[in-house]
Amino acid sequence: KTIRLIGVPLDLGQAHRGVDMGPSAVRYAGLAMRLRKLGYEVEDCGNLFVPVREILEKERDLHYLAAITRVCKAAYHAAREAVEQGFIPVFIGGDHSLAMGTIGGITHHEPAGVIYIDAHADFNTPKSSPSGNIHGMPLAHLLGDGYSRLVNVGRKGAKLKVEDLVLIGVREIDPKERLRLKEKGITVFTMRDIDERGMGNIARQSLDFLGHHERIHVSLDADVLDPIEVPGVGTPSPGGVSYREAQLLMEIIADNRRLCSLDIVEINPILDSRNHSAVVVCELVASVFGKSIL
Ligand code: DIR
Ligand code: MN
Ligand code: MN
Ligand code: MN
Repeated sequence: KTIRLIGVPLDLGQAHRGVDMGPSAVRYAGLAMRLRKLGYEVEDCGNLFVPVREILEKERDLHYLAAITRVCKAAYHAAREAVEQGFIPVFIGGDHSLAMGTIGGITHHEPAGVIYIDAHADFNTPKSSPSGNIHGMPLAHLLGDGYSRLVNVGRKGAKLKVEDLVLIGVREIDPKERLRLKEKGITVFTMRDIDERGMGNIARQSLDFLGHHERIHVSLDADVLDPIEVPGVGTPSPGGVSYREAQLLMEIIADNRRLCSLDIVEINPILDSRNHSAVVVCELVASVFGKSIL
């Protein structure tokens, strides 16, 4: 199978400048070359169009909802097309709001399981969110709650059911967001679960939970890693997943052989030194595509 790289330089879902440089940072870190070394054919499609915020002054108080909706529609169609043409798409963000498009497109013809790896739960609605930032809301919208424009991106209604989704690495949840997670019964493996039971167990339990799916989409927010190891993210959260734990998770997902598509998001090279965070994330992507030590 051929891997298709699709850059989405979206920074409108959150407050920090620089996440729009994520696609460049990941390309400079050598992602395509690393995947080719593993034996894959890799096709880079360049970036989807994203307007810069300087021309969106009027949308600022609306949290750039209209522009984010347009970008998510483009991401939806790119994901749908990649699946139809038999590619494995890798979406390089950009902030996490792009997942409302990618996961919608991946599930256009058939449902898929989603492993969402993030320090945050991204389960806010416009009502529950203290920040109003749309990158804290993708999972709520994918399950059908929030701005109707975003819920209906690509096709009408929710794109995922509760049983299609697991979260791993969560350690920072807003008060109303926590209530929503409990109300909906979302499967969340927090840092405490990882500490107590080990990443190997959590990874295998997550894959078992999604056992009814033939295809699994992984959405990797770089801020799941401990900020000591990956400082180049807009919303760092202490006490995160170690490099080795993240590698183990990727290796177990690779062994399971159901990965159909991937988002890598929230890398901010402006907050980084020497592009270190993108390099670490590329190592993780190589592992999820089957790189092993022996
Ligand atoms: C916070 C932060 N829960 C919010 N979310 C982040 O703004 O809704 N998600 N950083 O990745
Ligand atoms: Mn996120
Ligand atoms: Mn996050
Ligand atoms: Mn935060």
